[in-house]
Amino acid sequence: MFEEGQYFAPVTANEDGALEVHLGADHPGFADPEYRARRDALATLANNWRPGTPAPIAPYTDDEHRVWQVVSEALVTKHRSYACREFLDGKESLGLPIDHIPQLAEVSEWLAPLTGYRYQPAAGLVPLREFYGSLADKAFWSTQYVRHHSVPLYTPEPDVLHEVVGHGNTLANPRFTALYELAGQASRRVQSADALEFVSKVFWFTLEFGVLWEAGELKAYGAGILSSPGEIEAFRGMNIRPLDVATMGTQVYDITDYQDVLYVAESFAQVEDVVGGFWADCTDDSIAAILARTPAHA
Ligand code: TIH
Ligand code: FE2
Repeated sequence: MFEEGQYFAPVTANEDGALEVHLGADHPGFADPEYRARRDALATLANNWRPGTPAPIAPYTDDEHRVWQVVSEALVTKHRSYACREFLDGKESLGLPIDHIPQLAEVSEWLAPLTGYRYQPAAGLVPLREFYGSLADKAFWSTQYVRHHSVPLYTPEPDVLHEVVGHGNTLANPRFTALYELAGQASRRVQSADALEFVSKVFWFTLEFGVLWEAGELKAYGAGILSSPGEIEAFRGMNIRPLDVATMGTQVYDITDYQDVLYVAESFAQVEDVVGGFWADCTDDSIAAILARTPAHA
């Protein structure tokens, strides 16, 4: 979903309670009235959702199902080649459809016996504290709209493909969800905005854009790489740096393009040790101490 630090379009409410999504002039759907109407309708649907109820059913069009299918088909072999084992295991247990967009409510039902995670629909920006805090309750704030059909390979804007194909397959594996929960607990433990930002940057460079070594090959475990047929072909050529919490938590990044700096773990177990271990006991004080000795990296 939209976290601060991710690309998002502002959303406003009209007098009748309907929401309007303000796509920027550089958005691929800006000049497509049909697409804009869909975005407004899905934002309004999410806005009317009440906590404790299943996510609303989004009535997707055939064109939207087709975008899902194009991306899902492109990702079949790319995942086999470049996704880490733990992601592929999650993908096998979840068994997402290829030919149509599943509803968030359905995916939540499929996740229930696997890890207990569930999707909550978001109309627009979910504040950092709420997005991450909900992870501690096994709830994942999620967009419901689909990327514009002109940009199937990459979008800077999280969409249902990113949330469900990228994150959903990880939310199906208890080794991943243990990490999501620790990130959520860490976000609730820290008080200062600086510490929360640090926690979220570590999340960005791991659960969103993390890579690891597996039998001598570079594989992706981050949902942002694994939902983009374009970026999944490009990540191996990026500037690959050793996993380091202090560096990840202070690294400056550009959300609108492929990530050119990535942090590699020696194994999934090292992510659990180093990143899970950090989230498990970080505090405002421990993060302030790291910040005091680490300059920001541009
Ligand atoms: N770039 C991703 C994609 O095209 O699937 C979506 C996002 C991941 C992280 C932030 S936006
Ligand atoms: Fe994400």
